[in-house]
Amino acid sequence: MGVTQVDVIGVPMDLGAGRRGVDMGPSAIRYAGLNAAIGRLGITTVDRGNIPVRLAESASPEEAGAQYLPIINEACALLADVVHEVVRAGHFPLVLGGDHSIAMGTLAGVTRARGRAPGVIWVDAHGDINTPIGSPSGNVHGMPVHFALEAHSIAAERIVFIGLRDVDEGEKRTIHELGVKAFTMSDIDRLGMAAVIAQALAIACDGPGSLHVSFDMDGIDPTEAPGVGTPVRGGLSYREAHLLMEAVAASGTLGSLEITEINPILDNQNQTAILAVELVLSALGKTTL
Ligand SMILES: [Mn+2]
Repeated sequence: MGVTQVDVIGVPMDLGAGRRGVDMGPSAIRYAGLNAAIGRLGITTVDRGNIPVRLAESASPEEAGAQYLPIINEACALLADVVHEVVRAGHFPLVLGGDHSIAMGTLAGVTRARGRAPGVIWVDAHGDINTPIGSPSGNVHGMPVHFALEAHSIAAERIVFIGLRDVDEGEKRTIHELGVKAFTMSDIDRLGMAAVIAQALAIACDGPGSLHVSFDMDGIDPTEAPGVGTPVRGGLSYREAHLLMEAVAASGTLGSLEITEINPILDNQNQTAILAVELVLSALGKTTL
């Protein structure tokens, strides 16, 4: 339904995270057989390789002191250009992180190509809406929603969080002040995942290609996704995560997708990357029958 060509773009970025290792996420996902699996759905895959990202070791003291933000922005600008080109060509960008700071680049590219910000379903244990001043850690991967709002590549009324269970005090205030719709894990417990998904799609979807899913693998419970930078217990179950992606596919509105925060160093036999491939397939329309 719709997607005929997926363009895969890796972003080996770990400068936004507190722990090293998520820069190897794109390799782990490719190693799990991503491109061939998409091909088996009858969809053409073109792998555009990785966006160049400088190493932490190459940063000047000033860049390191600024939490690597200048280097992160440089890579995000390159990513935005590629995503823009892919969307303009009528293809589907699948971005592989890397830490979640890369969403700034993906969203900038999608917005530029489509002429308006996409609706966003942001799957995450964390709010990722910290400001540089309010952030307890200072890590940029906790701020991409803030920066994307500032850049107008997200609209506060068309982003929905799913899976939250570890939100900083400043983030709680921001989410309430902006009126951003957020489904915490306790909301999912009370309402059920199917009802949460229906509400999320109603907020974020607005016609074909209008939806972007930014999927932080730490949204899923660490028993299923142990290989992530910042695991938090009590996350989405295996089936809840698939149900979301299946509903996204059935909506016929998905225009772009990114998978972030896989850390192969902390993983168990590449389990988290294998799960990521399964979720991508569900989002692209794989069904059991
Ligand atoms: Mn995140």
